[in-house]
Amino acid sequence: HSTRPKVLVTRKLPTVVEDRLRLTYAVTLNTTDQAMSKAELSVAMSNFDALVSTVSDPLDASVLKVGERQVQLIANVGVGYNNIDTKTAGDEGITVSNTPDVLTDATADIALLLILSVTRRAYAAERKLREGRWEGFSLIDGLGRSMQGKVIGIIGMGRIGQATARRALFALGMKVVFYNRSPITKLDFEATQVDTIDQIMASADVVSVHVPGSRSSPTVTAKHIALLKPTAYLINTARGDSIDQAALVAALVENRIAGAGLDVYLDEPVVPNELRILDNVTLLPHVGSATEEVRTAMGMVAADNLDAFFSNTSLPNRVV
Ligand code: 8YV
Repeated sequence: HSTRPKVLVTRKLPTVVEDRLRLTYAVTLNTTDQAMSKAELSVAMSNFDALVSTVSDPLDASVLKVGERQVQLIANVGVGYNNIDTKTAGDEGITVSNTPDVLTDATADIALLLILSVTRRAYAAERKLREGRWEGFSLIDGLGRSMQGKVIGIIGMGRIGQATARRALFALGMKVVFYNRSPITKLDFEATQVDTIDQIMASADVVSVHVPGSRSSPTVTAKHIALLKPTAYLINTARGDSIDQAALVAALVENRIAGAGLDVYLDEPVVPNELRILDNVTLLPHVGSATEEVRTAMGMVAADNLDAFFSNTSLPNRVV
């Protein structure tokens, strides 16, 4: 290229990634690191050759369909790409890539953290200590539940589901059952596939969700949530709309389940107040992939996809 492709990076990335991008592209950075509006993104569609976007960018049809579009590639930083209307992108001939694999372990680590945190009541215990309400050792206060020999139900046995299952099995000694929309025959650890989400809900002590989101039809419905045992915990590190959030909140408020560990929400960064006041939930602000190593790796994967696109070679992580 005699003129370097113009790339808009919608959110700040680790400096090494920004530096790498600047070597090859005419890069515009969003130095405020505030989420960009649809209006700003629409303008960008006509002014840049590519976007390095992320979950906070609502790239819906109204944004993607601009009169004189210049953007050819959207390299989304994240394995999930529910922020992009991929159908419209496809129709418009816009290429989309994501950043799988590099965040699998980090996200499964957060699932494990949430499982331990809620089953051992870490939040309530730490709060008690910090607020000066700890009155000394007790043999009966604040008891959690042991997970050894209990059942973890994984919904969505993809990369992150499998990595979470391994942790539950090998670190916690749990038994693994899972639901996956297609059969999975090759696993190098012990796990039982069942045919329906209902079976998972009714039998698991911990249910961990690892399926993409869908605002119109969450995979884990209110009916599913109603099947959970009163002693069960629900863990979600996928997307807020992978589950029926309102139904989960109701189940928690009405004490129909034991607790929940959440890293994702329906309308981030809004977290329902009903959740925020509960002691038996651990609430994290979408930090599944939030390590220096992994965020750097994710940025580098997005850059790899840009490089492939602009050198006309096949994209390592094409989604559309
Ligand atoms: C990202 C994620 O940090 O990869 C995903 O899908 O949810 C997180 O790893 C975030 O969504 C940025 O895209």
